Amino acid sequence: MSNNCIFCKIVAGEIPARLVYQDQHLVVIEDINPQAPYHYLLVPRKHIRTTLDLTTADNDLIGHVFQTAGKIAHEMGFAEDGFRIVNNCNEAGGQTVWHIHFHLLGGRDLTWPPG
Ligand code: IU
Repeated sequence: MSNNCIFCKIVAGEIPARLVYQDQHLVVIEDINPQAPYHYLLVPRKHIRTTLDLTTADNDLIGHVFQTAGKIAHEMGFAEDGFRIVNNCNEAGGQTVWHIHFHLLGGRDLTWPPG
């Protein structure tokens, strides 16, 4: 756990969030500012600051993130229509919380390119 990291506090249950799923590696919460009818954040329990801080030790974790996102999309009923998994890295990439997380967006036609 990293001091003053809001996602570490959410993972630890110290700050409330709308929990969708959790296991020993991940928590999945509803985004407080949803950009689609379904907008979840897959947050690894491990504090990793950005995508650039991943190591080979995290390879299984990232595979697990993507498989879990697909399962949630199936369970929520928007997998077949389509969805998007997004990771924003650093300021120009749109990152605002410095604990790696993956947005799962679905439930509407998503446009391309992103803003
Ligand atoms: P970003 O990729 O770092 O920009 O995404 C951060 C997301 O975390 C953003 O969509 C926020 O709405 C969301 N969020 C949240 O769901 N709960 C919080 O307490 C905070 C941010 I701070």
